[in-house]
Amino acid sequence: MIERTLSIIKPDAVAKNAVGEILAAFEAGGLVVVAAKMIHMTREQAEGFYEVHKERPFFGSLCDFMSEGPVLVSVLEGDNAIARHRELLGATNPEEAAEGTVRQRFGTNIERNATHGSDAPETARFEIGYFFNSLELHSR
Ligand code: 3AN
Repeated sequence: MIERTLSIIKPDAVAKNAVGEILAAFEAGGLVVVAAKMIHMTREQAEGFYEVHKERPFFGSLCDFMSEGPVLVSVLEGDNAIARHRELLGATNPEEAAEGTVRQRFGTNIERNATHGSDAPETARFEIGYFFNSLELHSR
């Protein structure tokens, strides 16, 4: 099934100048970029994005991190894009991520893990709508 998912190249990976290499991994993995932009989230915008995690102990630190510098947000399209994207990212903790995955290559620790990917169709819909309007999405 053709799906769309929201991808974020986080501030740590942008600071490492790895935007191109990470997007290349997504393209090589069969996903197509249908929207992309660089933004620098305010603390409040990061809190809104991670609303579902607001009771977790790492919420404050995660929002500080996500607003510390610019991120590259994109929408990726493809067959089973949500699962495929997460497969390419690897485990949340880079130390547990499989060899060759984006988080294994570019992540530092469980918080500074280089990338975000939607985990289900409902979250993908919310997350895409959080950053993009319909005029910014381009099926190809
Ligand atoms: P994923 O992004 O793999 O779906 P989630 O949804 O469990 O992982 O966590 C969201 C984000 O919160 C992660 N990408 C990571 O940056 C951060 N995070 C998750 N677990 C921890 C933790 N134990 N300590 C610090 N940050 C965490």
